[in-house]
Amino acid sequence: MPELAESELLELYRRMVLLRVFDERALVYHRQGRIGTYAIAWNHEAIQAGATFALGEDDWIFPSYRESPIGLVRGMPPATILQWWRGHPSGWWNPRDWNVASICVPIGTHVPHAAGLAWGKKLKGDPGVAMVFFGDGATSEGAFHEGANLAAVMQAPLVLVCNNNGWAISTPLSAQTHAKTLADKAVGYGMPGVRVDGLDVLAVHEAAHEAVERARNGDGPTFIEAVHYRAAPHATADDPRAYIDAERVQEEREHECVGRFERYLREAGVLDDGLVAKARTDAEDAMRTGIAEAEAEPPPDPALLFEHAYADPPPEIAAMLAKELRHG
Ligand SMILES: Cc1ncc(C[n+]2csc(CCOP(=O)(O)OP(=O)(O)O)c2C)c(N)n1
Ligand SMILES: [Mg+2]
Repeated sequence: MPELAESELLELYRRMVLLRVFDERALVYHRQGRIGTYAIAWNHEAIQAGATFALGEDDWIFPSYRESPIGLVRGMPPATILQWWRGHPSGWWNPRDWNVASICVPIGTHVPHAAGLAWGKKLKGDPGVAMVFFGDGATSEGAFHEGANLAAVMQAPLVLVCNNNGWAISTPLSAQTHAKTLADKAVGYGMPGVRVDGLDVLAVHEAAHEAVERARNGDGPTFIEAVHYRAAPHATADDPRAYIDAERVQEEREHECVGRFERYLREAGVLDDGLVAKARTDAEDAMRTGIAEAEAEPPPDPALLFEHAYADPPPEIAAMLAKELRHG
């Protein structure tokens, strides 16, 4: 049991509920045609809230698409993240404003970015650390290896959080690695590797807390493997019935992480019906405001599509743009 005060346990719970409600509402907004394709984060809340709870405000978070709502734990408005999924420029936040890097869609390419930022902090004598989130599939990518290796060689203050949900879209973990566990990979980089239950928010938090302390004390990176089983489709564009173990999904859904933490806190006398209802209502209100704010934004300028892509736009692009602007 990590040393957390009652108020901290409640804040951790509130953050999990915020992430859960964001995910549930985002799926509905997608079905209603109000946001684009959405990567479902359902039952990843224990990993996201638990790991980031170990960070200070000056530490950096590097999310993948699976952690798209993670800025919420720093107070980022839901509208910003919804706009990102709407492909609207008001969803492109400045990473410096929140110490949250851009959501990374290419698999694993943000691991070297996070390693570089962490190394830079070390070189400057800045006590901050970086935490990077990626999936089991990302551990097969060169960028993961390069980032993990560089961080270890430089003893950079980096925490690598691997969300092992057992699947990379339809590719099972058994097709990613012959290693017994993903945490075993840490040995090859010369860093500690820890394996935790990804649905136990306190276990994730404890592992992250130890890793952050280690990083801050100059003892380099840690690899955390948070193990669970993806209990929702990969994204709104996926139909997992073609490949997933439906019974296992059912079992996993019955042990989902928000309810599990809620039961624990009720038994400990920390949480009651009133607080549960308030956490949910507050989160739902925040989402209602968020989608209203997002939809109130004027549509983006189509010229933005090309503005940062070409110094000298080829003639066909210029023609396309002129046509787009005419038909607006
Ligand atoms: C470099 C790269 N290759 C392929 C893809 C297509 N792709 C999108 S999600 C995904 C699966 C990644 O699985 P994992 O790393 O386990 O993360 P999860 O989605 O399970 O959180 C793939 C292959 C991509 N986005 N980037
Ligand atoms: Mg995965």
